[in-house]
Amino acid sequence: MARIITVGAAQLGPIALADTRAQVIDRMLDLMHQAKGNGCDIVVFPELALTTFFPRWYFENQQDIDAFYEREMPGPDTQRLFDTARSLAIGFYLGYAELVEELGVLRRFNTSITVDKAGNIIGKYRKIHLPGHREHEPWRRFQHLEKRYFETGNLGFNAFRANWGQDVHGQEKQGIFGMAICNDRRWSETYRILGLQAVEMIFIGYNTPVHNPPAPEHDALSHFHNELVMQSGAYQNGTWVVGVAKAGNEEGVEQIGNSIIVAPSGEIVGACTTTGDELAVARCDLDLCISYKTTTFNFERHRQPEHYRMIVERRGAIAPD
Ligand code: CDV
Repeated sequence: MARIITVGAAQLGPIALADTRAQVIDRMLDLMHQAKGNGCDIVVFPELALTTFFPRWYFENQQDIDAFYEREMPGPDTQRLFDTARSLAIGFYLGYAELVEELGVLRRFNTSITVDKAGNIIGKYRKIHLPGHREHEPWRRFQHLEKRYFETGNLGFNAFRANWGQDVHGQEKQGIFGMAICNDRRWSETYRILGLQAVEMIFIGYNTPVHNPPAPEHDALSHFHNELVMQSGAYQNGTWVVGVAKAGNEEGVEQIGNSIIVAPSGEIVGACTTTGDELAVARCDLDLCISYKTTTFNFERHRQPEHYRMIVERRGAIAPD
């Protein structure tokens, strides 16, 4: 038996500050059509896919900042993505900046959604691990002001069920999916919280500069670290991981590409090789997760959460109940 979901990692090359959403969405639709031509059930786009990565600049004027956010989803520009998904019968993951009024307060999140083949939003996530800084730091070659422009996500890591239709044998292609965004992928909790919900495939969009201003000694390892975290997250939780970059030289900042599709074995089975718009495709058998989830990473049998708590309490790191 196999439950094969064909996935397209739809990497985007640089998006200039002057590029309109319509121009970016034209590129995304081209990738969506390519994905359909390659038999994909779902296509995964990067973090903040609709605009340039705006947290690299310090803006004083709130109107200038808010121009990067979506007030509705789908909205006037993004409706075409939903219409095309429905007409091609292909799902998608999309990262975008979200501006929403909640309980009378305007809130801003770094958000992703998963959309099914009928164009319905079936999952929503708001980024929890916001990297960077809150105040303008002119010593940096470029800013990373996510802590200024976004609130910490308030939806948690929630796995959700999705059905991508039937395969040629009439078997339902359904499974358990999860989402994360960029810096989340470096934290083991991201994968483990989803792993504890039996996740079988995690979608992750990202924007990662090669240069890390506070730690330039890490720059040469940026690809290694990108692969290390997603491969170990996949293996240690018996799940597929699809990591997709916004890549290349964007407004003078070099961003890694290195978009990859990782199997529950931890092996990379699909990868982009450029730093431009590119589609990498892999046929992912969700049933491959079973072998890892029922043996080496059988959480029920082998994890010792009570013991972890005792160790932490003895060290006085947290107060006992
Ligand atoms: N967009 C990101 O979250 N980027 C971070 C950088 C700043 C380190 C990342 O983890 O890739």
